[in-house]
Amino acid sequence: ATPVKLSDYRVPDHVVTQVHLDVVLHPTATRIRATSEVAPHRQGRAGAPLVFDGDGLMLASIAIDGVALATDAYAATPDRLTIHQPPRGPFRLTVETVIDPQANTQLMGLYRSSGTWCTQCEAEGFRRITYFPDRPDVLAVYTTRIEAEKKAAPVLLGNGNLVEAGDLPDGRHYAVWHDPHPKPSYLFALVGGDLAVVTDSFTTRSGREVALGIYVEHGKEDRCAYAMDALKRSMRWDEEAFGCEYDLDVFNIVAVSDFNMGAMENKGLNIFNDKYVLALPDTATDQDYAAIEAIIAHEYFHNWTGNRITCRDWFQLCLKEGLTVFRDQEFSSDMRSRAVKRIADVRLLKSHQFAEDAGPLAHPVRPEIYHEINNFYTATVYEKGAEVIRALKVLIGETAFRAGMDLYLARHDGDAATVEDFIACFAEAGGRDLSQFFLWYRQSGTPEVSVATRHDAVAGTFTVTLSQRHRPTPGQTDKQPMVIPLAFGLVGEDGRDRPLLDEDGRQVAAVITLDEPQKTVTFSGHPTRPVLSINRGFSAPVALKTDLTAADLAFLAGHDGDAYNRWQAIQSLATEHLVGASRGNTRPGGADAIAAALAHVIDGAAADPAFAAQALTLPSEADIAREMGAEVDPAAVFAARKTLKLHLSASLGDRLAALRERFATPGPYSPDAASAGRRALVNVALDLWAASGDDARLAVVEARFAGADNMTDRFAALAVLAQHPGARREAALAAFRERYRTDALILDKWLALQAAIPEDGTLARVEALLADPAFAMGNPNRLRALVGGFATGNATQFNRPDGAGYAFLARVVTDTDPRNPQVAARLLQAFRSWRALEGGRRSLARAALERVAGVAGLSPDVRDIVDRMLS
Ligand code: BAL
Ligand code: ZN
Repeated sequence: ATPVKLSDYRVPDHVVTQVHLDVVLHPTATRIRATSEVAPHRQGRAGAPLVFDGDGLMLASIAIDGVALATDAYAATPDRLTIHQPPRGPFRLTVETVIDPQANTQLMGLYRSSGTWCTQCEAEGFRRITYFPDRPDVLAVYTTRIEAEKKAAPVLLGNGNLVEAGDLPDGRHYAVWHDPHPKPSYLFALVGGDLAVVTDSFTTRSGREVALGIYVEHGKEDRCAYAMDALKRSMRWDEEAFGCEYDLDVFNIVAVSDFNMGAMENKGLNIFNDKYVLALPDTATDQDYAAIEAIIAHEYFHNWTGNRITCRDWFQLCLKEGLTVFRDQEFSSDMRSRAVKRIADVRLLKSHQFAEDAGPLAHPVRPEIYHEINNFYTATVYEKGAEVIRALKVLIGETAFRAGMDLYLARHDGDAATVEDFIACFAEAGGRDLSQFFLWYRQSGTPEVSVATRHDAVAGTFTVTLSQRHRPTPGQTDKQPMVIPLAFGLVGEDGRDRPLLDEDGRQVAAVITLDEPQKTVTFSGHPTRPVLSINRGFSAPVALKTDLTAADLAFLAGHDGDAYNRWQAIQSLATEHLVGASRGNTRPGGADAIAAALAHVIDGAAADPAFAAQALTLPSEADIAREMGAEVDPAAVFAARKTLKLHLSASLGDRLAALRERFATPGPYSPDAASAGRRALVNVALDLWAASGDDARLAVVEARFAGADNMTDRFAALAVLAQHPGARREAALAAFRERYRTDALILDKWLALQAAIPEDGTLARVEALLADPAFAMGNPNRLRALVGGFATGNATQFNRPDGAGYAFLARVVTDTDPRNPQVAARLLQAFRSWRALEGGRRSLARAALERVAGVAGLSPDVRDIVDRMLS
């Protein structure tokens, strides 16, 4: 298929300014009449034919200004409507289509989830509902009339405000929704169903009363309180932090159980994967609560960054996604601990985005070519997109950053904008040229920064030499040096930051901006050697290589004033050891040094238990593999990590055990950050403590599982038991299943946990679970939990030396593809690091990918991924 290129962008020949949709809901034959006010675009090609997008559509009727079109005046195929000679001036086009929501297993466009009619239009789902210029730079005012049988769909929701509703003969009814804000078609939504609602209200800073509603399946009303609270906090925070006020009288959220993404920011009518709405202490972990808070905020924040200001084209996706992730990260940081949030975000960035950047799927934050846009909702566009904005803020400073944001929100309100438009606002506000900074959007791959230091005791100077390197990535071999803002400090023996003085003794800023291939900076006033703490707060998304010794890292772990770098020092210490051990080289005393650093963390845990929990969490197998870069043997990585855990379990046993008492959370469960931090600490300690596999310790874990009064502790104990084969594990898994047998969302945890067991028997267990009634192949959450959990959460078993894990995933992907290409393509991405494997596994992975590539009739989604993976 022909790729879409950024360089080919041109304005549409026709725009739609207003559209009236008349939707008559029916399970298998929903009728949509779309009446659009069409006009030629001022800069379009005069006299061009009208071409509207479609996808699998059947035209029932077509008229211009009320007059039916002659059959030779137009051509309608499932994926395109062409009117050969449309009027030269504005006109009204009416098209009728009939679609089958029940048969829509792609979950794009209008589909049914547990009997509820719902929509997902981003990126190109609206064209599965009606013929339309389905591109983000066509902004129209939508009015939607929805009609349905009242018994099947007592609730009828659309974008904007409700303007009319009423009963009709024969047990039918209707509702009319009007959204006054012009928007692109990807933000269209409607819902019809028999749903329960939880209501609340919010008064905006200028006094607008907003009716809030969260719609869920009957019986789940009691699980919405946290989401509602998060929504109200998000609305207030966006006013205070960014001056963004809500602009409709209604804000509704609908939770559905079949959803490809996490959630969707449709104007005034967010539709959510129910996983990110529903929570009770007995059903959701602390991590679930935090994710709900973040995603509710994220979708709400899109109201300004995405909806009021949208994207000109899909190449600009990071304009709304990177920025909105940045905003939701800031929100969560304000609601919780900033340092701990930063650590969690960097963990996620490194595990997902760095891995993506290092493999065959690497692409720029703002791609310039795509075959299938659905495959670009990636960690690079989202998470690296957010990091680039964070780096911009460090580079230009807080004041200029805020001024740039204010300018962007004011200047581009109502626009379909570009990344250039966005960056121009900061260049203007900060009074500086940001053309080199723009490389962050254009160059793919993780920049590598090497740091070498030299201390001259006689001169009292400390010299830091930094250099940057950019490895080739797909489609990019020649790269330019980038501008990399590195926050830093020089830590003295007493653990305090020393003054930052240049060679002339003048105070300098705590950021080194590396904007050349190499840069050397000399500091004065150091008769003794300081320890360099660089990239504090992870100010730039780079892979860092320093000359810090193990002793330096241990020192920073204990003393760095920057909490993020304290955590990073421990990670680096452990990663270095584990990479060596995975390759069969262990340095004597390496494990003891890690134990000593962790003992220090435990002893000081009271200062910030959530931080201590992060610090006690060892680098994951994926972290170690990523650091190794090539010739990875996942079994050796697992063994190295397990050996270290056993060592820590033995040497820190008493300290770890004592944490349970010291940090027990008193009183009933509360999801607040402080309580969650204490639980996280206790549970990470439990995992390390029980790693010995000692039966007496496992008995304690089993008792915690049985006695837990909340999901966080119950599931943490189950996860520990899952690591240790035997009757205790099987009994606990059975008890969990029995307790939650009617709750599919919770059984997803049970599925994922079993899929992650690092034992030879797991593939057979996963195959058996495919046939379990708790599993449903058609539901994305179930597939992601079981199959995604296996492929991305179980390095040793997915990468079995016999290739059976690869063959299994390839089979599930090709089975899923005809039903749901988006989910299939996503699952296939588990292979993204296959080239970094050792030779035997590498050829087995290649063979599995080639088998997928050889399947006839693959979707564009899977075809795109497999082709890039193999190229
Ligand atoms: N726009 C797709 C879902 C999200 O990123 O909010
Ligand atoms: Zn988003």
